[in-house]
Amino acid sequence: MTIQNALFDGLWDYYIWISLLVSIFTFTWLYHHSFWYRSDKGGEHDNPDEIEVGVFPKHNDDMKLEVAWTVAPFLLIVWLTYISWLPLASVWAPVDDADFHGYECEEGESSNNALVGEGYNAIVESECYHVMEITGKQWVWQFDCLELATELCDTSSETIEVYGTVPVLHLKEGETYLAIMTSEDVTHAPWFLGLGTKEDVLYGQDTSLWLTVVEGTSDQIILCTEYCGDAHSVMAAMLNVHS
Ligand SMILES: [Cu+2]
Repeated sequence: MTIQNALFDGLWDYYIWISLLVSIFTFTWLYHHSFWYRSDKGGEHDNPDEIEVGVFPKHNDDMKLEVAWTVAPFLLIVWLTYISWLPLASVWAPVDDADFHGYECEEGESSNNALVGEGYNAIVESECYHVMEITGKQWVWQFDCLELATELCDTSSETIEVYGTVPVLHLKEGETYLAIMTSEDVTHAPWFLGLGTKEDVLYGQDTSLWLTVVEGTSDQIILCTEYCGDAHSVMAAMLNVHS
């Protein structure tokens, strides 16, 4: 995967493997039966399955098969939901939920965040988090580091290809941030491509987004993923990560 996002890589790989297995099973079954059960009578179609228009062919019914193909995919979906639960609960953790990121850091305190667990169970845990703000408006992002030290959070701007001059958010490796977000006009949604997270920003309402800048997070673009008018496609920003 090109998105260097350890948090979802394991889950992604797991889903791809399951999709491959399901595809191989389904298409093998489909092609096998398409060829195996072809009529061997050439052009003579004398209704070998005794199908009558408007009548359900009960004589071909197989209860065991019906139950199997209903129950098996259902169990698979329950399993996939189960394994996605922890990573999703972590990404969407409410602000007052101290399970994953503790409480707001005191001055000088560090989040010391880390990726815990392996594969599809990987989540980010932090000792505490820093609060900053993101505001969206047509068609620019505004970052506000509030009271945070510049070493933890800083802003600047940069000119990049295609997008022109965009705001840059400087965050520190190993730190976890809680972005409190709002919009000054329509709905937007910052998408931190490398973190694999996004959330809507709404007019007159606050939403929040955890930015878990774990060790090894690289610089990345931030895009708007909620269509917001003419310049939506170039409503970008940069996340710059330092150690
Ligand atoms: Cu937009």
